[in-house]
Amino acid sequence: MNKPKVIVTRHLPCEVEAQLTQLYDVQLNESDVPLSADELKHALQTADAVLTTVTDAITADVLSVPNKRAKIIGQFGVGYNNIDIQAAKAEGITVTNTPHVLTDCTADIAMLLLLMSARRAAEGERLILNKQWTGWTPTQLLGQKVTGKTLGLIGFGRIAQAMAKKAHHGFDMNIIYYTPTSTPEQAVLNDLKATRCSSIDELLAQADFVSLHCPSGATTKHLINEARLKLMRPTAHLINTARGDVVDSNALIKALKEGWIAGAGLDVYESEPNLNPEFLTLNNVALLPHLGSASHETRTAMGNRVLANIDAFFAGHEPCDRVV
Ligand code: 8YV
Repeated sequence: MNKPKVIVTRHLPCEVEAQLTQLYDVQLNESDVPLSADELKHALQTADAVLTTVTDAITADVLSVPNKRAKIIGQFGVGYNNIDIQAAKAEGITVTNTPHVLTDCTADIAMLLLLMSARRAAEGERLILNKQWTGWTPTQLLGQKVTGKTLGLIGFGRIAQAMAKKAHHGFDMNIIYYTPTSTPEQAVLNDLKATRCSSIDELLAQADFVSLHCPSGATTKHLINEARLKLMRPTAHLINTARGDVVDSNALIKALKEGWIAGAGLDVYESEPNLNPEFLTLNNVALLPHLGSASHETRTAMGNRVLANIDAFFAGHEPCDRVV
């Protein structure tokens, strides 16, 4: 029997590519240049499976290309806001993602940004890099103590809970959270001594650090807007490792400039990689280039999870991470 044809849109960790090559008739992307819309359409017409990432815009237009051969899109990532899920469903294409394996690494990056923002780490490093550090002074770059402060989590899924665990057990932080959807396990809540807020606004008013962990979508676009930034404490910090469009970046820039909040730590942006250039002019923001899951172990595990999903699909089984 012929091996299924698999097109991979980006360069993946070597172990994953080696495994794919062994199991499938695979087309890799060694140059790692993202595919255009036409190339994505062609991939859907010529492969049985297309392996995508956050940088591939799998729109309704792309999905509606005639004479499709692809039956499954294996997304490398837990978020899948780059794929029009309703359109995929209408076209009868299965979509899978890679939850669980990136939970800890993404929570680590959220914690890193929280610490960087609180302790003005990015600003301090810029001082050294710009050769402007003239020596220690008792009042230089005073930031905020993290230990014992209140962390407010918007969204309380796997990554938020992992961050809460690190913050509570490692930094003695008080945990408050808001979620409109899930009902967290009582054992988790007891372990974290976590308190539920009845609204986002209530959480914003109480938190010293606000960390975003909700998916991107119509209901969360610009969830953090001017009005909500004004509800935060002037000493508070906003951390975003979710998706850029959850925050109105113009409003955030205004808030950082005018001191409505003390700082922000960002890993994700609206229109990546073209972040609003005004962010580069601000001192009170720590900026990372979408590193949430970027560790060798995690990216390999994500690749293996995509493989497990497409292997199951081609073996006629239910893939473990089916989205639609
Ligand atoms: C991924 C992420 O690496 O999994 C996600 O949703 O945000 C990242 O950590 C990236 O999206 C790859 O698709």
